[in-house]
Amino acid sequence: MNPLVGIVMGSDSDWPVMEKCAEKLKEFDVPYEARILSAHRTPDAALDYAATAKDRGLRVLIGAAGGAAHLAGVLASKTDLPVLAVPMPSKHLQGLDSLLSMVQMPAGIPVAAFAIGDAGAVNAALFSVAILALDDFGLADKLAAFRARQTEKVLAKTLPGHP
Ligand code: RP5
Repeated sequence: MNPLVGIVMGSDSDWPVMEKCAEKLKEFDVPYEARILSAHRTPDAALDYAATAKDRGLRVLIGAAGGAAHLAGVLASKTDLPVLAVPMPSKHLQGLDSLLSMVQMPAGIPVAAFAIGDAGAVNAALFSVAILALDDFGLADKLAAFRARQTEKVLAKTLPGHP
């Protein structure tokens, strides 16, 4: 099947985190592709990817980057697809730099910024599923079932010595 979600990351060093996003999409059988493209190191290729994404059938883009993390904003500048932004944990500022780079977009070109790291990666996948589920009843059922299972798991948990 043609990919519906494009995961784009600034470096292969982002993959250990973004693999969790890919795994969650797989769990929902959402076809995706994963690419390494950088706003700074491969600007022309990143812009071209975003500009052609919609015509290639993609419905959602996820941009993951660390440090001066302009990737998601750069993708959003060339497409009107929804762009989700996942800040990568960075060496010196633990991802706060990535988060602020992503969340402080100027009015007019939005990206939806998620939590730093693993939680953001997983939630970007779940948010993509929620977007695609708007016109896919099968996927909407899968999302509802996932959330129900998650609720059951939490409610079934007990603490040692506390019945
Ligand atoms: C960003 O710079 C990447 O998204 C990565 O998070 C960070 C460091 O990249 P590498 O130096 O590990 O390639 O562009």
